[in-house]
Amino acid sequence: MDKICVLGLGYIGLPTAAMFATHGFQVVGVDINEHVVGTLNSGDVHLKEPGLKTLVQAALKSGNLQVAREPEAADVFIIAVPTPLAEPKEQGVEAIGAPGAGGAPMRHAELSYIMGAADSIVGCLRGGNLVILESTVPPRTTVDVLVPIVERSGLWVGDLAQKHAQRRAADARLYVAHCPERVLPGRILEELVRNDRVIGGVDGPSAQMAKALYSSFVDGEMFLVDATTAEMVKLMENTYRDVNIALANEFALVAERVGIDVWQAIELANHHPRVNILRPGPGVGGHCIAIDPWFIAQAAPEVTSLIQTARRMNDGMPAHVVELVKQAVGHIQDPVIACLGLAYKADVDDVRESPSLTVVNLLERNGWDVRICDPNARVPGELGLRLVSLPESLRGADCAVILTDHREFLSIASDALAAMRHPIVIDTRNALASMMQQAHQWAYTRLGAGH
Ligand code: SAJ
Repeated sequence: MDKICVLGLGYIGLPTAAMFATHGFQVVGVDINEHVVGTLNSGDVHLKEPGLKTLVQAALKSGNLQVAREPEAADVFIIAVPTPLAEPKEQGVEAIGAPGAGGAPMRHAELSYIMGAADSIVGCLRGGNLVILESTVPPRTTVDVLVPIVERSGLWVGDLAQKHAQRRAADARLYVAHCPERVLPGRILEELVRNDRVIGGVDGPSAQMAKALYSSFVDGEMFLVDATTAEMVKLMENTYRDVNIALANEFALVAERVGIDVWQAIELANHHPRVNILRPGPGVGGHCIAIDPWFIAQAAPEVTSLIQTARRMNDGMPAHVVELVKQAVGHIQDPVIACLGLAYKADVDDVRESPSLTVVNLLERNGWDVRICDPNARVPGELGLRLVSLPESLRGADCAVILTDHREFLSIASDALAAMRHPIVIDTRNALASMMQQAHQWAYTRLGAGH
């Protein structure tokens, strides 16, 4: 297993490719995006992640990492391409209701990138190769979607290889495994090495081969299971978080009605040794937690009402935030709103599935002047959004809405806030509570804090 071909050079594929390359493997990183290949070949990195640029540059300089647009023959193929949600029939903000609204449609995984990547390696496969799917997928995707595609190479996988052993030479066997990653954006390199991993083989030998490969840099424990179990484990982890956050959000809505502070109540409840309630907020973003629960739901829609309700609860939070803004600025003609934070969580640049995008969209539909400030966000051009500096967003604004608790917003200078036309602040992250408690001139509303 000397040569590895990694398909997809995004947040997971690129660090993984660089990690293998700096551990002695010959790695070809493949991406269909010309910009990604060009950027990497010029020695730069298209993603913001601590330590990634240094690692990738070391890998490129050593000659162990090469970047290309087409896959080539190798011992191992690792597929790390996106699995977004397919667009629903009713698109965008039209489909957004109140928290938990029952009408929002079911969502499904878009598997075309995985199928395209698998198709692209069929001609490169040789007997004895290992194909690993790292992308997060609905249960049974490895056995029902990936295996049939790679078998078009004429090679056999798992049981089939045994069944046809007499007729086919042993060297016509292919090994296939699902090895989901579990790293946290912002700490990817550290967690790639340290985290435990679940390795799902379509058969025992496939799992063993994958474990041997990852043990070159993984310090965490590796657990060998079948491919479908590995798919479910990954999805269950993120679904557990989504349902927990939905519960925190539901508690926040109740707190606003019964007149308590949900942040304080959750903190106190978490003093119980067996309780860990997560934090409420403007919704759930990112390319994992907001998506993965749907992959379980699509596999068994009739028995996943809890998972689906939690998803709709979290998807409805932006509409609730906009309600809070409306109540606060109701007396102001043509209000100017400063939205602080576009990334889906603190101190990252990623805006995928960010609830802030929905909040901005819903606010703009009122015809209001909406300004956006985010010191970190990498905003794709097609979103057509213009970002401004913090002072520029606040100057003359009527209402500041804290949507992401970036470090830069936790200590907003009081003179920046003083430049606002009206002193109204809506805080969806409990980010400014202590500062605001000392400054009584502000009309300060916190999500989940009733009066
Ligand atoms: N959020 C809340 N309240 C909370 C925690 C998070 O509203 O108490 C929101 C965040 O603001 C954000 C979203 O949820 O919008 C998700 O953020 P996150 O930090 O919980 O998770 P991700 O998506 O950055 O990373 C997750 C991680 N999964 C788990 O912790 C179980 C990571 O380990 C996975 O590798 C990653 O998903 C993935 O790739 O699946």
